[in-house]
Amino acid sequence: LKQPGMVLWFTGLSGSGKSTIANAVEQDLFHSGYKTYTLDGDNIRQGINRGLGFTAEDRAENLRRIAEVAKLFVDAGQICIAAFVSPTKADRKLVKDIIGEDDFIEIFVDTPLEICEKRDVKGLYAKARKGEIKNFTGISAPYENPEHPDLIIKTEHKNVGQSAKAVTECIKSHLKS
Ligand code: GGZ
Repeated sequence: LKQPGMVLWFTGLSGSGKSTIANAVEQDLFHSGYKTYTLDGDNIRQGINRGLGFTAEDRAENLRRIAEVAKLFVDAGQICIAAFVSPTKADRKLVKDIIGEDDFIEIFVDTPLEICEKRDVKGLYAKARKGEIKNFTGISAPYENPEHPDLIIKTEHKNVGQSAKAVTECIKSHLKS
């Protein structure tokens, strides 16, 4: 069984759909026989990165450590799926430099702020607007769109299955190249 080590890195606003699409991609890859592991806020920020908050410095350290962990998965020949806001170009460059560009696929989940805020699945945008959460991405902290991602997913125009399919097609073309 040949295992290609690589990282699928999802970036986008809170509530953009990163984790939902990442989970669907993981299912598809599993059914195609690949070994994958998904890193997201739930398993990282409560464990290895417990104690880091959302200042620019803490986010940079959060993402640096995640990139180092993701690189270990690449070394182990696995597909590591990472879903983090990763809001700045500098953060994402650091991540890419750690992982190495040959093993790094950047996927921009491009859901406009208005839609993320309208969905507000976790009620975080409402809290951020009231000032109850500081440094909230899109409200009181920046999000810089990636300039040259490997894939852009506009979730307004696609369902989850279509989005996941676009990702798996992107991976397959990466494997061929
Ligand atoms: C952004 C925040 C914040 C602030 C808590 N800003 O929708 P979610 O809840 O599940 O995803 C968001 C998650 C972002 O963590 P990341 O590790 O992905 O961020 S970064 O890459 O910038 O380090 C959101 C929740 O944590 N959350 N406070 N202030 N998102």
